[in-house]
Amino acid sequence: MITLQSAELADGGAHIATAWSDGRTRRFHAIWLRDNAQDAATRDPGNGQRLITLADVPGTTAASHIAVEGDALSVTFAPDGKVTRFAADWLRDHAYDTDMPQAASWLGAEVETWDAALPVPDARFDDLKADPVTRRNWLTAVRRYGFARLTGGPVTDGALFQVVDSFGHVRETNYGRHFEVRSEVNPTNLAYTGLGLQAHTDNPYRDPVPTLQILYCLDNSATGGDSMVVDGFRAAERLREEDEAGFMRLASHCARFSYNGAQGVNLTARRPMIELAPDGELIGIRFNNRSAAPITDVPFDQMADYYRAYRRLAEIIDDPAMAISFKLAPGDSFIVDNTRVLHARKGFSGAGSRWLQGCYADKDGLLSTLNALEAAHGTA
Ligand code: NM2
Ligand code: OGA
Ligand code: ZN
Repeated sequence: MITLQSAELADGGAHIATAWSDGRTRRFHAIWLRDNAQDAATRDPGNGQRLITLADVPGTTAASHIAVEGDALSVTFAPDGKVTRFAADWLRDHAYDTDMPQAASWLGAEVETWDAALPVPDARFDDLKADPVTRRNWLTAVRRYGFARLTGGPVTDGALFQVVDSFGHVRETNYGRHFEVRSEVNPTNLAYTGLGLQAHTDNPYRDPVPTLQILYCLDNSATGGDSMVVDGFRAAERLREEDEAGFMRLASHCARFSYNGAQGVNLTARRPMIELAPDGELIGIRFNNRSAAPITDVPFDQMADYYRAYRRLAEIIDDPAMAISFKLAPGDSFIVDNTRVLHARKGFSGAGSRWLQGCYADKDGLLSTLNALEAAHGTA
């Protein structure tokens, strides 16, 4: 347990330097503390939302007096004389006077990249529904690995909605609330054929993309039709290790994606294949050979190098050492983080048939449910 030991005013009260039992100093700016006051005049005690605007915080805000009182820090602000208290735990959890990540394409501690050697994160359908701890563990795997499988579910039309209901809400699109993935006569999408599909993220032509996809198997008696998943973050990491300049080329230029396979639909998006946050965090992969539109946002003299990097990324994605393969049985399903993990299928044909139902959902809702489960049951 790291405890708050002392605090002193610094820089004329512009910031406060706090000293802790782990020997570290954590500094906080007075304006930051004032904006983040936890009292009932600043935050609604019921819903936790901030009641004030920044216009309510004087631009000249400074700390005029401070005192460590038990496990809290009391702060008096100038010029308005407001007094408020901050719990030491809260200060420790929200400290920003830390070493910020430096590495390009860094990932948060809750994310782990993988290749073909990862055992499939699995749960039983009934356990997911009935047991909150199973649900927490399964959702933790989705957060950590970007995918997870469910086995032994009912072989019934619409069962995929029960998966979504366990953590969030469907994202409806032009493909419907859900879509039937099976071979059709006049397919509006190559997914609705027996063709193999290269590993891809879905709907890169949409902005924002659906951040989760669920594919639920109702029939898989055809020959072939095996599923594969590939960690797009690991693929991006491999590209960066081999060729930093190539990686940066894909991250710093927009690609284009489009879909107009059905009457009245013409979706387009302009986004990079590798997406980094402003501080370099690796936050998204978009990769889909079927929907890649002509790339027109790379300068002429960089296009050859761009294509070299794009081609190499595709080779890494196609490398069997990257892919986890499994054949879904009726009642099995899997979820992918569509901003990270690519999915593929082998072509299918033969005497039997193949029928999956798919739908989209969003990761913010899944992570919200996981946070709430962790608050109730602890972390996995
Ligand atoms: N379906 C299955 O993103 C894509 O176009 C992949 C999507 C048609 C909803 C297929
Ligand atoms: C899809 C898709 C894979 C499959 O519908 O988006 O990629 O296994 N389907 O049919
Ligand atoms: Zn797909």
